[in-house]
Amino acid sequence: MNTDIARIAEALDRSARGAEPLAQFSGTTPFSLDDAYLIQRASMQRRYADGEHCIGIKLGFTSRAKMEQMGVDSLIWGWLSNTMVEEDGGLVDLARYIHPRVEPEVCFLTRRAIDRPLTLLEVADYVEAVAPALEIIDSRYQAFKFSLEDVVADNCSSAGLTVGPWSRNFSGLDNAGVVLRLDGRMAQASSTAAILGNPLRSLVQASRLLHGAELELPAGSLVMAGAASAAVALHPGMHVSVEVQGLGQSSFSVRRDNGGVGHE
Ligand code: OOG
Ligand code: MG
Repeated sequence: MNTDIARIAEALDRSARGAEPLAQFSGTTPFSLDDAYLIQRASMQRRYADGEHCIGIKLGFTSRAKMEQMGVDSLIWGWLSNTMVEEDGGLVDLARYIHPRVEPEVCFLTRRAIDRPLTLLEVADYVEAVAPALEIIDSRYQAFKFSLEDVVADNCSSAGLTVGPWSRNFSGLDNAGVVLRLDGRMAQASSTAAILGNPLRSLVQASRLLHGAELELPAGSLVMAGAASAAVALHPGMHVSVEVQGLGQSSFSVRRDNGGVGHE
């Protein structure tokens, strides 16, 4: 493996494990988008070598709200591992994160292996279930600032997620209300239509991206469709919930006593 790829993958992996931010690479060691995806895979390989396993993938920047918030306008994708799953309705400890933010999503569970590019008409057949979900993103870069290549190398800021109840209620998924509540108060109201017009299109995109990378996603994988609205910073003691019309809720509380925030 190219030494730069291995070196950057190691630095990102260390940063994630130690919850210590680092400087962006694009300023000093620029690399291509293709290399960024190799770095992301190399950093995940380090985690798998230590016993973690892959549970699926996530799409990023599938909504205009997210692209505008982060100043990036290309769809990206990264990997989810078992250690990223936080208990639905449980307590999240900020100590293992750097400067975490939460965003409202929907999550799919695949029924069949995704092994070729799929059309929108075909994807429903590949889905076992859908659930409301919250993604906790945590850029490993200082001040949560990055270029497209930096964020892809950083596994698209993947860090944590909660997944609510699974259902097979796919009707209306193209325009279901999404409400993010912080401490019980509505913080954002959006629609699943904000996610590529229909979150099932995230699966279409995922199938194309996987095909382009010559990879297959096994049945029983999670696919996070991407946030419907902008991410918000997490603070100790906060309660966060997402409600997706027709699907129900996912939520968590942030532990009060923590020494993990304020690394910057
Ligand atoms: C990158 C991850 C984007 C989404 O849902 O759009 C993402 C970031 O914003 O740090 O997860
Ligand atoms: Mg996301």
